[in-house]
Formats: sequence, C-alpha cells, structure tokens
Amino acid sequence: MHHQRTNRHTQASGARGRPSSGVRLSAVIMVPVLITLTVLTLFTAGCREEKQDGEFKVGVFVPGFTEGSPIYEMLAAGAREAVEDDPLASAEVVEGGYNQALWQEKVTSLAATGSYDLILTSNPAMPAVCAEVARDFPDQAFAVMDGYLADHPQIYTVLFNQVEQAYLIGYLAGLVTTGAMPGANPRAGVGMIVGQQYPVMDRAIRPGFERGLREAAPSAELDFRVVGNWHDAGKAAELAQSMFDAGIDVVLPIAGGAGLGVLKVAEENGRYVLWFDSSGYSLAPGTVVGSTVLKNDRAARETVELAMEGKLPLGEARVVGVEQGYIDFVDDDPLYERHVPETIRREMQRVLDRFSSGELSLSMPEL
Ligand code: RBF
Repeated sequence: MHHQRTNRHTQASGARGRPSSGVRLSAVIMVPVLITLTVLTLFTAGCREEKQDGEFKVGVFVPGFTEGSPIYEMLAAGAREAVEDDPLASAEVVEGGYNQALWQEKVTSLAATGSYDLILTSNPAMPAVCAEVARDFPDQAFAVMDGYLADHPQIYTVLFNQVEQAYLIGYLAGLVTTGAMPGANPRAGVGMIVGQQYPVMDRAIRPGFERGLREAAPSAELDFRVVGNWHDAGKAAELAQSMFDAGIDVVLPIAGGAGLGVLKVAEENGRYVLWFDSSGYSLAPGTVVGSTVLKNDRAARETVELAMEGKLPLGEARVVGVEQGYIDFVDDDPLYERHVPETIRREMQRVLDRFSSGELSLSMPEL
C-alpha cells in the first residue's frame, strides 16, 4: 500500500517537470484520472468493513480457552459447520481467557466493531455479560448456549437440561462404586471435582448427580470439591489423589482442562473416572468408564443457521434435554462395552429406556 503510493507520487511529479505541450495535455487527462483513482481506492477501502449483500459474520466469544474444554470446542465447531457451505458467511473465534473480569470488556470490543451479525457465546455467566453489552449496542444480536435469559429483545439462549445429564452419570457412579469392577472397593463413595460453583452447578448438576447416585446406591456418599478455576490440572490431581486415598473409587470431573489431572491420577491408582460433556472413553481406556454428551455443537450450528435465515427468535430461552436429543449417554463405544460389566450396562439401559419412553423426565430448576 505504502509502496504503491510512493510510486504514483514519483510519476506525477516527473510529468509536471516536463515542458512539452504533449505532456501538458497528458497532465490534463491524468489529473482527473488520478483523482478518480484515488476516490475509487478510498471508496473500496472504506467498503472493506461494510457488508456485501448476503454477507453474514458470526463472532464466537469463547469465555476461557477452546482447547481442553469440549463444551467450547463444540461451540466453535458448530458455528464453523453452519457457515462452511456459504462463501459469504464466516465465523471468527475470539478467546476471552480465564480472567472473567475482562469478559465484558472483550465482548464490548466485539460489538463495537459493528461487523458481527451475531455474537455467539456459551456458559451460564454469559447472558448477564451480554445483557450489559447490549445496553450500549442496541442493534447487536447475541446468542448464548449453556445459559438462560428470557425476554431480552437482543438475546437468544439455549439451556441444556443438566439435571438429566447429571442424573444419568450419577446413576452410573452409584452402580460402579457398589458393583464388582476390579478397581472398585467396599466403600460406597464417589467424588465430584468441579471448576467453580455457580447456580447451574449448585441447583442442577450437583442435585441431579446426587439423585441418580441415591437411586442406584442409596448408601453412597458424595465428596464434592472445587478447584477454583478451569485450568489447574495439578490442583485437580491433588484433590483426586486425596479422594482415592480416602477410598473413593470413581470421580466425575467437571473442570475443563483441569479434568486431565484427574484422569492421570485415576490411571495411576487403578480407579475410575466419568466424563461429562463429550465422549471421554478414548482419553484413558479402561479408566473412563462412562460418558454423557451435551450437544453444544448441534445447538450452536442450529442457532447460527437460524440467524443466517433471519429467523433467530431473540427473546426466547429454550431448554433442551434427553427427549429433544441434546443430552445423551454414550453406550455404543466399544471401550464402554469392554470395560463395564454387562450387569451395569443393562441397568444403565433400563434408565435410558425410562427417559426415552417419557416415564422419567426431570425438570430444570429456576436459576
Ligand atoms: N466449562 C469448561 O469446560 N471450561 C471452562 O473454561 C468453563 N468456564 C466456565 C466459566 C463460568 C463463569 C461458568 C459459570 C461455567 C464455566 N464452565 C466451563 C462450565 C460449563 O459452563 C458447564 O457448566 C460445564 O462444562 C458442564 O456442562
């Protein structure tokens, strides 16, 4: 850019220096041509930030880091899938980092560009952050997965029924701790190691887990510990080690990247881990003995598709669970079949059947 401008300047002054009438004539022609060129250049440069007809841009705000947190990997993947077949549509992923105090400022900078048709994000803290930003940018549309906020004219949310998700994995935890698996001991004790405490954790996930646990193993106790962030694998490993030392035989981490610390220690101790948002069997074969999935990729893809069609129902807050196909227990992985005894798998099948027949459904609490 700089280089071109310098050249043009050199040519123009060269023309001005020569006295012949032919040159004067060409100068008369060249001046308007140069002005036109300059105007055109400025015009197209200005338009680069403007949208072409049919163009659609999604700004994906990851409140944390994508790597190590399948729920965020799914968010980004779903947005990319939605735009991949449309050459005029694009998704840009921006990572907000672990300092939650900076998220609002970072979402504000995204909105301030004025170039995103939709800002898409995910986690239960984000509806409030988006609502704050929305005040300053009344034309900006937001969609929050894994969050809940009804009746805000600029925000659409999709909440997963995590009472059901946690019930399923809690039920399996009860079967594992009281069952005859080689790594299980006589104590009926299970653990949860979570990143943070937040309303969905305290009012949906933990109670759902405890209910499933109680129904499968009425005498089992839950040891519930908090890492304090979503990335400290060392701290999560320490917590897991102290649980295993106390005779707990199966642990569910819901701790983002920190969960990898739990896996490592469980493998070393010959104990078991359950996985929550994505299928985790292959992360540690024989150690991960159960997985639920939460389909954040599907929710994100469908949300962006709706927005691209101009049909995003802003103001709506959807809640989706097992019945709608957004929460599932992964029972078709060969590693599950290989490492979990048939008696336990049959019990799990019975619970899943009760969900799919509608006999069992659990509602999400007010958040
Ligand atoms: N889950 C992750 O896997 N990784 C994260 O970095 C992460 N950060 C979170 C930050 C906040 C403020 C809150 C409320 C939740 C966060 N979660 C994170 C949890 C996530 O929203 C979800 O509840 C769990 O992944 C269980 O599905």
